[in-house]
Amino acid sequence: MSKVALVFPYFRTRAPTEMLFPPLGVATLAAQLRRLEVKTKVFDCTFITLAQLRRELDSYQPDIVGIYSMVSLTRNTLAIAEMVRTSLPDSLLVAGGPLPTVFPRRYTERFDVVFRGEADLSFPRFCLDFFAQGASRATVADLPLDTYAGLFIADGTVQVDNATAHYTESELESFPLPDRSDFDHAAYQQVWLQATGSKVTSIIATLGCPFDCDFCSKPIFGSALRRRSLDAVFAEVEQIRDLGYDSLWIGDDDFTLSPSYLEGFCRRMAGLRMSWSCLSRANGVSDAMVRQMKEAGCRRVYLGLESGSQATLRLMNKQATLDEGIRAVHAYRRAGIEVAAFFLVGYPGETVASIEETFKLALSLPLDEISFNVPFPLPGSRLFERLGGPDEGEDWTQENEVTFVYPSEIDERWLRRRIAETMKAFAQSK
Ligand code: B12
Ligand code: SF4
Repeated sequence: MSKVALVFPYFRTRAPTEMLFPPLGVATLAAQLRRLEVKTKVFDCTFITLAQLRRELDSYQPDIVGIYSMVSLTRNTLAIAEMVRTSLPDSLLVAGGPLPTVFPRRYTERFDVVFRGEADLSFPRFCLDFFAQGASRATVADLPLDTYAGLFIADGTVQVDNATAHYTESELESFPLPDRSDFDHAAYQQVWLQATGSKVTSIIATLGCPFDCDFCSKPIFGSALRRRSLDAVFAEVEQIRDLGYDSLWIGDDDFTLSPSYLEGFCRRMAGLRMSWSCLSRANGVSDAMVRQMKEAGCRRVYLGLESGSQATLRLMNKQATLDEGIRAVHAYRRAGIEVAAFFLVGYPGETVASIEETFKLALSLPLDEISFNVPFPLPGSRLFERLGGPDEGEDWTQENEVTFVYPSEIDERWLRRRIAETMKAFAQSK
């Protein structure tokens, strides 16, 4: 029988900043494949080793191995692809996820096929057609290649670069819920219980963000905001509760963007006695909305305040003012919701004086958590287009370090010292 293996190539590191969630991309594809009656298994590497993955794949003998990848998982992805090529030479290797979407050509060196963007319908149909045709790598060219959204192939003889899909709200409505059945939920819950006392997992309710921040990359969902129906979202919340979780980490780019949707969500969430957290933007935050969020169990919001300087916010094209940021923090705190704020320091074009304004702002607000990062040109962002990024084959290993990956006029040693001093002052103020 023809089989698909879907691999999430993250191996637990136990770094203090590590957050672990069952990956929704492969769970989503598994649900679509199973709906088509394609035998599918998810291999989540979070709690296993590379050697274990090899053994499990060898015993499963898949015809297609699909691997998720993103900016911090390049090395793992390529190492697994190489391993599969050696141990399962006849299987078709497929890459998907944020980084293959931005750099498909890079992945074609190791993979037969790349899917860019939202692959919910195109990849499962491709698998079905591939199997119907005998599951042979040699005959991929005979498939109707121009009909699969987001397909990218560049193997010398076959060249395909299809437009990506952004599924409409009514298409999303017809999708099955992500299939979380292959994950080690006991292990995930244990990690969260130890760290926070709650069993937290992620969910996505809305897709896309219409803003255009200079440093941001939205490789999969793009700019068009689409909202899943609340019926589907709450069917998924039920599934999550049945698995034993009691808290949600809502991964939407900006969950507070649509007040009417948020209101409906809060109304239905209120009776469930589950806590949740989400990302929010500074603008559009009202006291009434925030009160509803609190009553519905919202424990914490994550706000990208980014800077204490209006001029720097303009450089970032943040489309939110300093005053809006300050008002939003106070509104959330008044309602009893914790606020974690992200700041970017050393933005290209900003000065030591404006960086100091950011440190001052961070210490002046009633925040529960703060973090400072230097800008990283994420592939797919305008910042990346202007400045370029690290070496193509390299991972983003500096993700939580204060290291400029492009020439900057700001002295890194000074910046590290000022961040450390600000973090210390913040900790002492608690
Ligand atoms: C949840 C999340 C996390 C969670 C990860 C949990 C987990 N296990 O998945 C946490 C909080 C830990 C996290 C951390 C980080 N993240 Co993150 N994260 C997200 C977020 C908000 C949602 C991902 C999600 O659940 N999507 C829902 C599913 C359904 O979509 P999907 O995974 O994209 O899958 C679809 C397609 O990609 C495709 N697909 C997926 N897999 C496969 C496989 C195959 C074979 C195929 C064909 C297709 C395919 O089909 C799916 C259905 O359409 C995205 C933002 C976003 N909107 O995408 C950022 C995002 C993925 N993260 C990003 C980054 C940069 C990071 C960090 C490096 C940030 C940091 N400074 O630490 C770390 C890295 C940690 C790590 N694990 O290595 C970037 C990646 C950028 C890039 N170009 O690669 C994103 C896009 C956010 C952004 N705009 O910056 N993240
Ligand atoms: S940083 Fe947030 S608000 Fe800005 S474009 Fe990205 S997702 Fe949207």
